[in-house]
Amino acid sequence: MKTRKSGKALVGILMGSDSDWPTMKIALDVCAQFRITCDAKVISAHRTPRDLEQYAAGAAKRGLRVIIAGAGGAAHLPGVTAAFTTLPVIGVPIESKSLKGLDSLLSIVQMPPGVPVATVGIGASKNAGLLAIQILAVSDTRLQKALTNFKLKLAKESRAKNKNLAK
Ligand code: RP5
Repeated sequence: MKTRKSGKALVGILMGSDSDWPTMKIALDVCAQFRITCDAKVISAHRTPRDLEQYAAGAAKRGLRVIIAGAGGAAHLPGVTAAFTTLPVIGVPIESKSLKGLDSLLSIVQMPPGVPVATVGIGASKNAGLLAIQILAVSDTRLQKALTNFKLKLAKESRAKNKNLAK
């Protein structure tokens, strides 16, 4: 699993299996775009639960500020991660083969009161990366400026779509 080594990791990216990596790499790429280092790991809530406890319980001490966790099917990884840390956890429902990710979405989003997970759309790890950056930007003026520029570019691209409409 690739991990960006430049600088201390502020964002932890967890996934239940290496089959989730093509989706989760998009979150890592978004963070890299904002020059934020991530630490990416495969840890499974079901296959390696003790590793998950160790990872999540020590995450804040290791310097992580946000955790993005993606899982598919009976997707308990984000929720169990949130149970072991006070860091904000963003859940990414991975698109599953049998139920197209609806199973993952419902598993992740229906957290009990007291243990929130900020759930993005099915496969929407780009938004997970952006939300992580927005959380970090609350106390980082460089990131606030970078996000403002990102939104200006987004608006420019959106307005430019008008020229694609048939007259
Ligand atoms: C989940 O089961 C993983 O997050 C993955 O989305 C799914 C399938 O895992 P593999 O069979 O590819 O290891 O735990």
